[in-house]
Amino acid sequence: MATTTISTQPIPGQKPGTSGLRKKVTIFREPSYLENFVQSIFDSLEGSQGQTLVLGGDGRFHNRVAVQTILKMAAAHGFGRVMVGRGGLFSTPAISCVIRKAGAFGGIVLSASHNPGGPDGDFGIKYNVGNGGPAPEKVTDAIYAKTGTIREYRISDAPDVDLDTIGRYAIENMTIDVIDPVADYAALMQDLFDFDAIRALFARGFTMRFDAMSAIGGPYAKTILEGLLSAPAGTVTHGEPLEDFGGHHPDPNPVNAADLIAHMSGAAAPDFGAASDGDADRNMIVGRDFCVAPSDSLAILAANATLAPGYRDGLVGIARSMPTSTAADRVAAALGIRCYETPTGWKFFGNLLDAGMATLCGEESYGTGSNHIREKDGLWAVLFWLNILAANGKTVDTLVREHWARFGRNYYSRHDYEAIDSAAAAALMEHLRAQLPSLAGRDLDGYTVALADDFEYTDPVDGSVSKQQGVRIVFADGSRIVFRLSGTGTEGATLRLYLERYEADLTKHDIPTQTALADLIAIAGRVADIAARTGRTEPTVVT
Ligand code: G16
Repeated sequence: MATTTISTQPIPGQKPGTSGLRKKVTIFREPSYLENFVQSIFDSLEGSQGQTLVLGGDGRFHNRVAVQTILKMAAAHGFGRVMVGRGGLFSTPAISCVIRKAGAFGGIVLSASHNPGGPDGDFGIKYNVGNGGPAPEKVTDAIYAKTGTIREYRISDAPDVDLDTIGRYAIENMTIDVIDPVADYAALMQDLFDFDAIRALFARGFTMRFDAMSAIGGPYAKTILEGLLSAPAGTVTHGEPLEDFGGHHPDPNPVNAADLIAHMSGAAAPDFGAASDGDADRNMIVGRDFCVAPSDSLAILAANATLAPGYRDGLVGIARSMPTSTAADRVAAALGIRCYETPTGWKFFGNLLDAGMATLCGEESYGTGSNHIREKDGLWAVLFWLNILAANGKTVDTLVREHWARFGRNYYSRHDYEAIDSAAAAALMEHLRAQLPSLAGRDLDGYTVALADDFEYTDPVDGSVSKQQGVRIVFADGSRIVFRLSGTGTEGATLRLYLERYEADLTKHDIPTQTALADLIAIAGRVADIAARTGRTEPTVVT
């Protein structure tokens, strides 16, 4: 075994987005592409020699090859130990859990999350810091700077490691522990939730369908739901992780999880449905003929949190991303705690969680989590819902409707315009920004603009400032329109339009969402000139 130094050149465009570097697999397979980025990560980590790194991915195409390369580069860099999940696999929340439990220096997560996989699909790589969460912007900026000056990378010529057998291996002076990727995570879930109560719920005949979308959530859901909680075999569907997710888009929303939605309809449907995404950090909650909006899910978990043992003492605060609906704010107000509003990107929750300022966090993009780890956590949210349903005996539908009756309903929808021309998308955002100074106070179709700005966030813990995090138009009645460009797409640009309207009147809680938001949809289309600028008359995906 020897370490070799290989000459390389900077490769343009290796800038981490909302959640790490995501590109087409074909780009990651180009010579030196992965190696340049990994070396840039390592070169920006001071004091990492001799330390422990956790490594694994969601099992998508190219995962195994990338894991072997990273192990050899980690050894050449001088890490003391790498903990890698069997098969090179780890869900994103499980990596966060293991980093924290092992006191590791950090971790590398291989995933493009909800993006499609396979040889022509997407791949991604992300560095997580010692708190278990995604690296903050100052770290990702430093990594990006290194990708612009890199001249060489170092790699061991050791043979591949047997990733499929749990045990201890070595490359150069570095120890490699191939571990069970599920065990630590399953133990943590048992600390947080009342497994006896959930087991009793299933024993009473409660039925559930969990769609793992042929992704990494399958092994975790099978072990916990069908194993530890004795849910009937077959509760977990699409439970075998596939390199291409069976050709599907592993994004748990009503559009991409259409199979689950179909099974949740009618009198014979299970009592409870749920799905998780490519790397198992997102979740969708479904009742019989009833989809729970992610923003509502966060608010409902917050309002009922003390029913779960891990949250019995109450919440210190809630945090949500800016485009997420303000339903959680109403719960926070009732609880007498703060609700923080952060830019999109789970990394922005890290400081609030570390500082003990927030207990629960959530996003409109089907992400919910808490201070138990530093990533969002799909199965955690599902178990939280199960714990609540087990404790109060309600149906999903009743629980949500009672919540709306108490707090009012925040009608909410996101319209995505995917793979549009990047220059046109940038111009649309500039067109919006140019209008901001003149929008405040104006009347748009009977809605008075109370605030129009480009969201800027000052982290209350470290004072760092993040600018241009989304154009928002807030109306006097609390309704909102938000525009931003996605930071996770790999093709052209994706325009996200977020729409929210508050309705306190209980008799008006049954309007179809798109109807309830029709006025705002029309205003947004006009103000941003969406059709003319994107060439699209309809969004690609409506959730
Ligand atoms: C990532 C981030 C989330 C964000 C989502 C969508 O999730 O961690 O915070 O909400 O992307 O981001 P964007 O709107 O920029 O596409 P994931 O599940 O893709 O890792």
